[in-house]
Amino acid sequence: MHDPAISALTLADPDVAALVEAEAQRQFTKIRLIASENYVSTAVLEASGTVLTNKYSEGYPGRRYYEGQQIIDPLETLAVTRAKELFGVEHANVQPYSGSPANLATYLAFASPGDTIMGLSLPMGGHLTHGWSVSATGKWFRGVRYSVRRDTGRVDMDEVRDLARSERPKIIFCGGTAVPRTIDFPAFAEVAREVDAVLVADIAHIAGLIAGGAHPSPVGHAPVITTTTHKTLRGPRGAMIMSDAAHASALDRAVFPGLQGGPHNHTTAAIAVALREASGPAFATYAHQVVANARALAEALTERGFDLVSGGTDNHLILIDLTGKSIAGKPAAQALDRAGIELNYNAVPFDPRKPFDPSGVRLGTAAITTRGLGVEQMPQVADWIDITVKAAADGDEATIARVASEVADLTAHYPMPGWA
Ligand code: DSN
Repeated sequence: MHDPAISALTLADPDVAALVEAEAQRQFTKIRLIASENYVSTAVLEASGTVLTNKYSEGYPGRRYYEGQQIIDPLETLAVTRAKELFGVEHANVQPYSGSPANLATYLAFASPGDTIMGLSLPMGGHLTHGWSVSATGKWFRGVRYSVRRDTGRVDMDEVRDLARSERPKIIFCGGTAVPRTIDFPAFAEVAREVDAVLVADIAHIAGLIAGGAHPSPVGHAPVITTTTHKTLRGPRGAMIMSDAAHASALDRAVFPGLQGGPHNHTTAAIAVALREASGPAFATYAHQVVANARALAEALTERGFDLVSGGTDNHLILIDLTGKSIAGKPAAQALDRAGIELNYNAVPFDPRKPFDPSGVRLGTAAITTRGLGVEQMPQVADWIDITVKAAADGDEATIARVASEVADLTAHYPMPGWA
């Protein structure tokens, strides 16, 4: 059952309670490999579900528009202080509702509609909000996009430099949603300096790895850093913007009153808790284990004939190109879900297929590492992926059902915060 118990909810609204229980059980039973997901601690869960949700707090500590901020002000200050200490930044804003609003705030702060901005192309691993055409950021700004190299699958820094010199963007984004390799923050910083652009490091995927010392930090290279708080950082659904002192007030004004109303104070509390958890030695061990698991899984998948974009991973994320496997990404992801292995279909660089039916799948090890799986379980996970992908191509549902039952047998031995 869900833990903490949801007894009042069960009494008041059995329909919603039943769905919450079912989701908790689903999360317990599956091997969750969606690269942007995790399991938060029970403490983070508790902080998210508190009376703090009742309070409006437009403004910033000491400068609010509504009365009654005696508790919220020190709470938000605590979250900000913890973010600054953990990441070693001069300024932090913990109010963005999520990653997209956080990124949008950087546009409002440092560019005007019609200005040129630059980011990694979405099909190459970038994010919608880095100027992709269907996003407001690509409609209201002139998005120019860099790619990864065809031969290495890694960001093409020559192209980044050439494009920046010819297009003179106001903002350059580095980072993305399907980037399996270390982001070269110093190289991006050099380019941004040369063309006088604001470098924004979107570290949403790798924030926890950076906090735990398992990925280089952008601090000192990117003056502005955006992140969600719920991926490898293992906090609640939310976001933060961090910066040097020079960019702080423009960013604060962009978040409020530029884009948002009242901050979600229950989320602020949960972010504060997650930041405290991420500052301890156990979290550093976790972050390094996430990377070790991803490397072991990448190796085991390669041994089984899978083609990994860039040939492997430096972080938590693996991108598989299924072109050689007689099955596309979407049916493979759906079959894996039926087998109890949850991931998402994803475009691969230079994908000839359409985004809603692409050639790849994306996976990550943040959540399974929280459950306690280690490198010794990765060959088994790779085996199940291999067996299921083959079974899906052959229409062999019996084998997929057998894998689902084996997966449930394994996950039953690994506790999950939120389920007892
Ligand atoms: N949806 C997130 C991800 O899965 O990477 C990015 O916004």
